[in-house]
Amino acid sequence: MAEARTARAAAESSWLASLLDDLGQIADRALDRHLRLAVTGLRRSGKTVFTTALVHHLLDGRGLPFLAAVHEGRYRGARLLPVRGVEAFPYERYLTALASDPPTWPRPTERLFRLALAIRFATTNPILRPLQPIQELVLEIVDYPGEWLLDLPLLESSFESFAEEAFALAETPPRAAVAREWLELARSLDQTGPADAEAIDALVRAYRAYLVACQERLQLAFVVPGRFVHPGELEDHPALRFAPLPPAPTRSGSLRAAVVEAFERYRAEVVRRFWEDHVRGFDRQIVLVDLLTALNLGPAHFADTQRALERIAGTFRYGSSGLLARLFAPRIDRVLFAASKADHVAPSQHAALKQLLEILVAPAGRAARFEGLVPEFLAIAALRSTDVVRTEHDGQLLSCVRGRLAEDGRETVLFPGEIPPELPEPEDWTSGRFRFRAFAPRRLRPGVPGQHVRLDQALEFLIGDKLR
Ligand SMILES: Nc1nc2c(ncn2[C@@H]2O[C@H](COP(=O)(O)OP(=O)(O)O)[C@@H](O)[C@H]2O)c(=O)[nH]1
Ligand SMILES: [Mg+2]
Repeated sequence: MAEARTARAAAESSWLASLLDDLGQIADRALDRHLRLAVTGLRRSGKTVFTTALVHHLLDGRGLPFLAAVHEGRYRGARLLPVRGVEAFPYERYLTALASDPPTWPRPTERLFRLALAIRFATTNPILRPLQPIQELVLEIVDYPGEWLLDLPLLESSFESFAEEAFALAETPPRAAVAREWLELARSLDQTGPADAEAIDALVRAYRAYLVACQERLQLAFVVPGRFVHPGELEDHPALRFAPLPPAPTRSGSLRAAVVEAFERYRAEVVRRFWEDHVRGFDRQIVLVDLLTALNLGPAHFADTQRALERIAGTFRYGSSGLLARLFAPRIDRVLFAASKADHVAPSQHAALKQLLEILVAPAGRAARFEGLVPEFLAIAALRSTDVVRTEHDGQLLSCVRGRLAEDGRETVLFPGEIPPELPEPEDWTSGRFRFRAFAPRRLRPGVPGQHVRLDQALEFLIGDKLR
């Protein structure tokens, strides 16, 4: 009895605490003292390293000369805040990996993480300055898989159009090579027969195996639906019991009807919920893109990355029009597309890297601009792991990079080659021109300048105006 009462009191007080917390957040947001920054990108694009390095530098308060608040001597420091409700970004764990001797890259994850920081700065606002010269910004960072964004257009598509796109992709190389088993099963299935659970299981298993092969064996970027390869807590969720089927009428009680129903649940309970619970609340967004790996993998993969990127960029069109906006009115007002791992090439290549990214995002980027959202582009490295070395070769001065190779830790000086500033031409692909190598991390340490490339410029664009 007493125990129950204590438990209830505890529950009530935690409910009250979380209500007060929410109210506090609403007040902070109204006063512009709360900013939600979303960090996304396809797998291995560098989200974890970016978030860890960003937080490290904000806590350290040094090594960010391009952040105006730091440059102007107004930056006072930051501290981590506890995170409730969703999984907290394991900052300490990732920092330990990157700060150890020898350092290691963090292990991959395919989940959504949240982290919050309170940042103190001296304001330049003439009204606030005499009253409260030191202001605080609560910066919330959400790190989530870009693959989830690829799902958003499903909100506006039917099962038929989803299936049509899936079959068209699966029938063309390079996917066709791993699609056979699933395609045969999907085409031989009696869709009009009763909704046999075992038959649906087999279909979904084959479809998921196909998607896993696309992502892991073929290393493709455009893998939808976004939750099928790494479902995380959605493993065994009934909403994931669907797969594309060839066109047929949908009779109630049939296998097809059950599959279509699961598709509708996926749209409502997974995609739409992700939008409502997260995307809708984002203020700013950074999209990390690993163009170097895309170039290394060849033309089919490069085109696939472009397709994924276009779709991701397209989701920001929902900024002020379209179905999603009418439903939920998101408020992202700044988007930064950043080519990550720029330290894999010499600084003389950074302009081309940035330009290539701009060309890739251009069609969707133009649309975003049209909606009043100004996309920005940068070539960055969250953790610079190389130096530049100039060498002479046949009378030509070459910019090389020096670092430890990721595969064997060997210290190497190499000429990483050139980034095409335009979309590669057919002959670029046959000349074996793109062989960018991955490097082992350099130790992340406090107070050391030059540990990143343009991380501070990225920050200035994303949060600088809130630190004035
Ligand atoms: N050289 C270099 N490599 C990086 C950098 N950021 C990420 N990487 C590499 O990219 C891999 C994936 O990064 P991660 O942050 O885990 O990607 P995520 O899957 O998007 O979270 C890392 O293991 C590193 O090998 C960087 O700033 N410089
Ligand atoms: Mg990650």
